[in-house]
Amino acid sequence: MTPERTLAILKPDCVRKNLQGEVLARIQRAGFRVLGFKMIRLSPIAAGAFYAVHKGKPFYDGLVEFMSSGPCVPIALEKTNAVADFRTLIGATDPREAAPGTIRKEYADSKGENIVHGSDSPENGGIEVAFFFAERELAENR
Ligand code: DAT
Ligand code: MG
Repeated sequence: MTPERTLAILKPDCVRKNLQGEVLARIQRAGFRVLGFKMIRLSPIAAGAFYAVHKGKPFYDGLVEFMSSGPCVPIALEKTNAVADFRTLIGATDPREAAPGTIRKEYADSKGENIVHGSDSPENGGIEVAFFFAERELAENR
Protein backbone atom coordinates (compact mmCIF):
# COMPACT_ATOMS: atom_id res chain seq x y z
CA MET A 1 0.00 0.00 0.00
CA THR A 2 1.37 3.43 -0.91
CA PRO A 3 1.82 5.68 2.10
CA GLU A 4 -0.53 8.60 2.45
CA ARG A 5 0.48 12.25 2.83
CA THR A 6 -0.71 14.75 5.38
CA LEU A 7 0.26 18.33 6.12
CA ALA A 8 1.18 19.45 9.61
CA ILE A 9 1.77 23.08 10.54
CA LEU A 10 3.51 23.98 13.77
CA LYS A 11 1.49 27.15 14.35
CA PRO A 12 2.84 30.53 15.52
CA ASP A 13 2.04 29.71 19.18
CA CYS A 14 4.19 26.55 18.90
CA VAL A 15 7.10 28.59 17.52
CA ARG A 16 6.68 31.36 20.13
CA LYS A 17 6.79 28.74 22.89
CA ASN A 18 9.94 27.18 21.39
CA LEU A 19 8.23 23.80 21.11
CA GLN A 20 9.08 23.07 17.47
CA GLY A 21 11.68 20.41 18.28
CA GLU A 22 9.61 18.78 20.98
CA VAL A 23 6.47 18.53 18.83
CA LEU A 24 8.39 17.33 15.76
CA ALA A 25 10.08 14.65 17.89
CA ARG A 26 6.68 13.37 18.98
CA ILE A 27 5.49 13.31 15.38
CA GLN A 28 8.57 11.33 14.31
CA ARG A 29 8.31 8.92 17.23
CA ALA A 30 4.73 8.21 16.16
CA GLY A 31 6.07 6.81 12.89
CA PHE A 32 5.63 9.70 10.47
CA ARG A 33 8.31 10.25 7.85
CA VAL A 34 9.26 13.89 7.23
CA LEU A 35 9.27 14.64 3.50
CA GLY A 36 9.87 18.37 3.92
CA PHE A 37 9.74 21.21 6.40
CA LYS A 38 10.50 24.92 6.48
CA MET A 39 9.87 27.95 8.65
CA ILE A 40 7.91 30.74 6.99
CA ARG A 41 5.66 33.62 7.93
CA LEU A 42 2.29 33.55 6.21
CA SER A 43 0.86 36.83 4.95
CA PRO A 44 -2.75 37.46 5.93
CA ILE A 45 -3.69 36.73 2.31
CA ALA A 46 -1.89 33.39 2.29
CA ALA A 47 -3.34 32.41 5.69
CA GLY A 48 -6.80 33.35 4.44
CA ALA A 49 -6.32 31.28 1.30
CA PHE A 50 -5.11 28.25 3.26
CA TYR A 51 -8.19 28.41 5.51
CA ALA A 52 -10.60 29.52 2.75
CA VAL A 53 -12.98 26.66 3.65
CA HIS A 54 -13.72 28.51 6.91
CA LYS A 55 -14.37 31.92 5.29
CA GLY A 56 -17.54 33.48 6.72
CA LYS A 57 -17.36 31.60 10.03
CA PRO A 58 -17.19 33.70 13.22
CA PHE A 59 -13.65 32.60 14.03
CA TYR A 60 -12.22 33.18 10.52
CA ASP A 61 -10.79 36.69 10.97
CA GLY A 62 -9.14 35.76 14.27
CA LEU A 63 -7.75 32.57 12.72
CA VAL A 64 -6.19 34.51 9.82
CA GLU A 65 -4.75 37.09 12.21
CA PHE A 66 -3.27 34.39 14.45
CA MET A 67 -1.83 32.31 11.61
CA SER A 68 -0.10 35.39 10.16
CA SER A 69 1.08 36.70 13.55
CA GLY A 70 4.54 35.11 13.38
CA PRO A 71 6.52 32.31 11.78
CA CYS A 72 5.10 28.82 11.46
CA VAL A 73 6.54 25.49 10.33
CA PRO A 74 4.67 23.57 7.62
CA ILE A 75 5.77 19.92 7.53
CA ALA A 76 4.98 17.42 4.76
CA LEU A 77 4.48 13.99 6.32
CA GLU A 78 3.98 10.49 5.00
CA LYS A 79 2.80 7.28 6.61
CA THR A 80 0.24 4.58 6.05
CA ASN A 81 -3.09 6.06 7.20
CA ALA A 82 -1.29 9.38 7.78
CA VAL A 83 -4.34 11.68 7.91
CA ALA A 84 -6.37 9.78 10.50
CA ASP A 85 -3.32 8.75 12.54
CA PHE A 86 -2.07 12.33 12.67
CA ARG A 87 -5.43 13.64 13.87
CA THR A 88 -5.41 11.00 16.59
CA LEU A 89 -1.90 12.11 17.60
CA ILE A 90 -2.84 15.81 17.86
CA GLY A 91 -6.29 15.39 19.46
CA ALA A 92 -9.50 17.42 19.21
CA THR A 93 -9.51 21.02 17.94
CA ASP A 94 -10.31 22.32 21.44
CA PRO A 95 -7.53 21.22 23.80
CA ARG A 96 -10.07 20.97 26.63
CA GLU A 97 -11.76 18.18 24.64
CA ALA A 98 -8.54 16.55 23.43
CA ALA A 99 -7.68 13.08 24.75
CA PRO A 100 -4.95 12.76 27.39
CA GLY A 101 -1.48 12.41 25.89
CA THR A 102 -2.34 14.17 22.63
CA ILE A 103 -0.20 17.06 21.44
CA ARG A 104 -2.99 19.64 21.72
CA LYS A 105 -3.96 18.42 25.19
CA GLU A 106 -0.39 18.71 26.36
CA TYR A 107 0.70 22.00 24.77
CA ALA A 108 -2.28 24.08 23.54
CA ASP A 109 -3.89 26.97 25.39
CA SER A 110 -7.18 27.37 23.54
CA LYS A 111 -9.30 26.28 20.61
CA GLY A 112 -8.02 29.26 18.59
CA GLU A 113 -4.34 28.76 19.47
CA ASN A 114 -3.96 25.01 19.33
CA ILE A 115 -0.30 24.45 18.42
CA VAL A 116 -0.65 22.32 15.31
CA HIS A 117 -2.64 21.86 12.11
CA GLY A 118 -3.47 18.50 10.53
CA SER A 119 -5.20 17.79 7.21
CA ASP A 120 -8.74 16.42 7.45
CA SER A 121 -8.85 13.99 4.49
CA PRO A 122 -6.37 12.18 2.24
CA GLU A 123 -7.43 14.39 -0.66
CA ASN A 124 -6.77 17.55 1.37
CA GLY A 125 -3.50 16.06 2.61
CA GLY A 126 -2.23 16.09 -0.97
CA ILE A 127 -3.68 19.54 -1.70
CA GLU A 128 -2.27 21.08 1.48
CA VAL A 129 1.23 19.59 1.02
CA ALA A 130 1.21 21.15 -2.46
CA PHE A 131 0.12 24.51 -0.97
CA PHE A 132 3.50 24.76 0.79
CA PHE A 133 5.89 22.48 -1.11
CA ALA A 134 6.84 21.95 -4.73
CA GLU A 135 7.17 18.25 -5.53
CA ARG A 136 10.91 18.71 -6.19
CA GLU A 137 11.38 19.98 -2.61
CA LEU A 138 10.14 16.74 -1.03
CA ALA A 139 12.55 14.11 0.25
CA GLU A 140 12.02 11.47 -2.41
CA ASN A 141 12.78 13.96 -5.19
CA ARG A 142 16.01 15.44 -3.96
P1 DAT B 1 -8.94 21.50 13.02
O1 DAT B 1 -7.72 22.41 13.05
O2 DAT B 1 -8.99 20.59 14.22
O3 DAT B 1 -9.07 20.76 11.72
P2 DAT B 1 -11.07 23.21 12.07
O4 DAT B 1 -10.67 22.83 10.70
O5 DAT B 1 -12.52 23.06 12.43
O6 DAT B 1 -10.21 22.44 13.17
O7 DAT B 1 -10.69 24.75 12.32
C1 DAT B 1 -9.46 25.25 11.86
C2 DAT B 1 -8.84 26.09 12.96
O8 DAT B 1 -9.68 27.22 13.22
C3 DAT B 1 -8.71 25.40 14.31
O9 DAT B 1 -7.54 24.63 14.40
C4 DAT B 1 -8.71 26.55 15.26
C5 DAT B 1 -9.66 27.52 14.61
N1 DAT B 1 -11.03 27.36 15.14
C6 DAT B 1 -11.95 26.43 14.77
N2 DAT B 1 -13.10 26.55 15.48
C7 DAT B 1 -12.89 27.60 16.30
C8 DAT B 1 -13.68 28.26 17.30
N3 DAT B 1 -14.93 27.85 17.56
N4 DAT B 1 -13.14 29.30 17.95
C9 DAT B 1 -11.88 29.72 17.70
N5 DAT B 1 -11.07 29.16 16.77
C10 DAT B 1 -11.57 28.11 16.09
MG1 MG C 1 -9.48 21.40 9.83
